[in-house]
Amino acid sequence: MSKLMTDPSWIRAEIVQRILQRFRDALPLYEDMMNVARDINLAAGEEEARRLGRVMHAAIRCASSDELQQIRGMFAVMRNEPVNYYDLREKVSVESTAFRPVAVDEIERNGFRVFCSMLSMDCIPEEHQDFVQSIIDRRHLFDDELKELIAIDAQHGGLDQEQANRFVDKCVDLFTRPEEALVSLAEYETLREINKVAAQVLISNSLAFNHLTPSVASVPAAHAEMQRRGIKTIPVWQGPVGKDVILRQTSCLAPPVVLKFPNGDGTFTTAEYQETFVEFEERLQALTRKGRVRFEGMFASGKAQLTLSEKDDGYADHYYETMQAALSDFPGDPAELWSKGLAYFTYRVDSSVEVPADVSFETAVESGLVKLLPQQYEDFFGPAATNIFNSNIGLEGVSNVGIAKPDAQSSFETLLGQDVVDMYDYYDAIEQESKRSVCESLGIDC
Ligand code: OOG
Ligand code: NI
Repeated sequence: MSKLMTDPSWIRAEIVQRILQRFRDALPLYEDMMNVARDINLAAGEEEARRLGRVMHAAIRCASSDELQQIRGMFAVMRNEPVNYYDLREKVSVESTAFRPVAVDEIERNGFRVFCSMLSMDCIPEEHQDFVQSIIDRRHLFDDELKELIAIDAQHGGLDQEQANRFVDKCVDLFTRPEEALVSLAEYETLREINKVAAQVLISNSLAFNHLTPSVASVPAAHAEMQRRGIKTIPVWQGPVGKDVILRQTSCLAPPVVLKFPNGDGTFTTAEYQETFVEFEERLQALTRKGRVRFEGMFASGKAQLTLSEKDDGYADHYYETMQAALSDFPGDPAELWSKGLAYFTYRVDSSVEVPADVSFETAVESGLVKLLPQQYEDFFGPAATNIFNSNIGLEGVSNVGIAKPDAQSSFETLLGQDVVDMYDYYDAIEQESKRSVCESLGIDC
């Protein structure tokens, strides 16, 4: 990258700041959210608050593989790569990936990432597919200028400041909901009857962020604080109860906005539309594939043991107790997580401990000469994402059965135009590099 090129982390930071400002101006709830996040993070310490202040995520939904490929090109300008495949078709009619920086120092500079879902035609009944497709065909998200800027970046390996400014302007527009809907009110209502997710995706010609989420030091604290302020959250916060692994999240609906639905004769019908929500995330330790399989088995068995449903009195207490019990056998101690290969770490030599003769990497860890530092999880959690979709759109009871396919990920990768990064490779490479450098400094082979 030449000196004249703009730092991609500047582009990420600028987009977040500008859209967050728009959300704060339009929705007082976002002001509450940022105040709650700031208070919780400051309580965790100044340093922690600064670190957490740099991490945010958003979500977008698209409607076709053409759109998905253009989105991939746009995120490449920000150096956000598609990581992981999330098959959420059964419950929420989409398949997803997350565009995020894949270098630790990039995340450190600005960790902004975007969960990106594509509506799956597999979930639209055949008799409605032509209608849905006719609306998808009306969308034109990327204008010539944006396409040109993406091409310049690909060709030159970066954008100069003037180009980067134009790119940011274009992205901010694309990520903001236009006042004018793409469909008439009648079409919107027909879409809702066919599939509520399709109705949200296709309501406008945009990739509007439906939320912008700050990282907090404690999601249970953020959840309780929103409720204390009289704000209605989802029934229970999502993620591990009692174990500091993967990710916790909670959310609350924002009030509806007024949109103009075209009548087709140059006039409009105005109506309220609700989509935006507020969300908090708490990033915890990344698990290995083995750890994840074990953990998700316990999580699913906890869910299966629930005897109350969300609408019942006492659901929240029942949920937390049941889930905590179901996860209680999952190790919480770093040494045990490490020795069983369940979670990812980086390593640091404790220089106050004397290096014994004949030390091996394993004995160095066991003796405390090498300290275990948990690696932060940088990805998403499918079951939580599903529940957040569900409670925000009101999809309870939806089940697109019979759509499972063994090669779902590779079909998605074909539509995307590249393979997604496997998150396990990302964490594993960081762990291996850290191990190598610790062994080198101790003068041992490993
Ligand atoms: C995405 C919902 C999932 C998360 O953080 O897991 C999500 C959406 O509603 O498009 O935001
Ligand atoms: Ni989210």
